[in-house]
Amino acid sequence: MFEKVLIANRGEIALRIIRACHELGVRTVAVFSDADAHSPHVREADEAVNIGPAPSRESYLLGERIIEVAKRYGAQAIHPGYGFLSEREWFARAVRDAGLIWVGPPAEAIAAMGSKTAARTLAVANDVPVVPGTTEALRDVAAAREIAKQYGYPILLKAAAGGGGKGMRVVRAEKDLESSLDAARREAKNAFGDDAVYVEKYIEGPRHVEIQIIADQYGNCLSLGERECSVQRRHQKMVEEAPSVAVSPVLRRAMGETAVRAAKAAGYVNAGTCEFLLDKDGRFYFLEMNTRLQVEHPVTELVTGIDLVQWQLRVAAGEKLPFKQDEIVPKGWAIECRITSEDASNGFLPSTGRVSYLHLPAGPGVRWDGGIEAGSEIGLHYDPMLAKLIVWAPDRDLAIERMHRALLELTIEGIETSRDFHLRLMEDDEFRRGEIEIQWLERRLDSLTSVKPRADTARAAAIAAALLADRDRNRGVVVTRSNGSAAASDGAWQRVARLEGLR
Ligand code: MV4
Repeated sequence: MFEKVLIANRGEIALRIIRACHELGVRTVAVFSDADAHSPHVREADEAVNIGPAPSRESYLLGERIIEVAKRYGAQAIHPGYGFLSEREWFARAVRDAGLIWVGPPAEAIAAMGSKTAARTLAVANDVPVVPGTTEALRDVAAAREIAKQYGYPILLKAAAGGGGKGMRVVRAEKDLESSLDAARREAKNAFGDDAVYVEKYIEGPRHVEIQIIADQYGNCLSLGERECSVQRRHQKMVEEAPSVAVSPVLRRAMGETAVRAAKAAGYVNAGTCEFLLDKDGRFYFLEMNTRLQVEHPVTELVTGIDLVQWQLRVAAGEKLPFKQDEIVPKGWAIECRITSEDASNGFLPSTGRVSYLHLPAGPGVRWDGGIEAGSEIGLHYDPMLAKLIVWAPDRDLAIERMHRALLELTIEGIETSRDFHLRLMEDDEFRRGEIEIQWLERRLDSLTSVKPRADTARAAAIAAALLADRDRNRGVVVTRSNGSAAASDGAWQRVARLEGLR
C-alpha cells in the first residue's frame, strides 16, 4: 500500500478519500484554494498545500501544479475524486509520466470512453446493446429524413461530441426535422465546437440505471450491481438508490455481465460506471461509461458492504480483487439525498452565505458524507452540493421512512438548502411506489415545491413561535412531555414545530 496519497479535490469527496486513506494507514496530502483555507478537508489531511485562488481554473484544475506538489511532498499516488481533473485523459497520462500512480482508470480507457460516439462504436463491436440508431454524423436533412423513416418517429438527434443533454433534440414528426437539426447543430457547435449530430430512436419514459464495476490489474472485473438514478432535474441527480425496484436478479446479472464486457473492451482498471436506459419493457441500452468514482457510490457501498474508495486505492497499488461475482448480492436498501445550497422553492436558485448552525442526523443506518461545518462560507465558485445524506435499511419502505426521519433531524441554518424538498420527495406517493423515470421529477416539480400549507400549519407555526419566544425570554422552555398517543394525534407538523422550537 502507498505511504502517502495526494487528493486532488475538495469538499465531501476529499474528506471521503482522506477517511479511506487513514483506515488503510496511508498519509494524506490535501490541496486547497484560497476559498477553502478553512475547509474541513484541509484540517483532516495530514498535510495541506495552497494551490491558488478560488476559481477552479486557477487552482483545482492546475494539473501540473498538483503533480509538482505530489512530488515535493513525497506522495506516491494521486486520487482525483470526481469532477475537476478526474476524467481528463491528459492528466491521467501526466500523472503516470511523472512516475506517480493514478488512482483511476488508464488514460487509454478514459480516451476510449470519452467520446460518446467512440463509446457507442466500442459497445456495438462487443455485443453491448445500444439504442437503435446511427453513429456517423448526419450529412444533411435529406439523409436525416431517410434514417428517421427507417427507425420511425420519435427520434432523438444527439451531438456526437455530446454529453449532459446539450445538442439533443426530440423530433416527433417529419415536419419538425429540419428546424430541430439546425437547432441541435447550433447547440452542439456552441457547446463542443463540433456540429456533428447523429440519430437514435427516442426511448419514451425510461429509467436511468447504472452499473458499478471494479477491475484489478490482473483481468478480474466485477459488477457491484445497479443504482437507480432516475430522480434528476436538468441532468442533475437529486436522489439515488440501490438496488432498483425495476431490476430483478435475472436483469441484474444480464446488465452486470454487459457492463463488465464494456469495461473489459476498454481495457478498464479501477472503479467505473456504465450508464444505461432501462425501458418500460425491461430492455436496457448502454449510454456511456463514467470513468471515475461517482457522487452516488455510497449507496452501492451500503448494499454490498464493499468500500469502493479503499478498493480503488488497493487495486491501484496492485492488489488483487478477492471477491467472486456470485458472492456479490445486494443486501437491503440504500438511498442517498444530495443536500445542495439551492432554494427549491425559488427555481433551485443557488444560495450563498455562512452556515450559522448545523445539526446532523445520526442513529441506526444513517451516514453523512459532508464537506461543511458550522461556520463554512458557501460561495459560487464550486458545485452547490454540500453533502450527501445516505441511509440503509432492510427494505425500501423502511429506507424511505429512515431517510424522512434523518432529514427531519437535519438542521442547516444560514443558507437555503434542498433539505425541505427532499422531505417532500420522501412523502410523495409516486416516489414511494417506485413509479419513477427520468422525466418524473420535472413533471412533479410544481407539486413538490409549492407545498400548499395544510390546515394545521398556522397552528404549528404558532406553537413554534411561542416556544422560540419563551426560549428567547431566557425562562427555560416548558416541555410538555407528550405520551405516545398524544404525539400521534399531534400530527407531523406539530411534532416538527415542537422539535424546531425546542432546538
Ligand atoms: C436518450 C434518451 C432517450 N432516448 N437517448 C441524456 C444525456 C445523455 N447522456 C443521454 N440522455 C438521454 N438519452 C435516447 N435514445 C433520454 C436521455 C435523457 C436522460 C438520460 C439519463 C438521465 C437523465 C436523462 C434526462 C433526460 C434525457
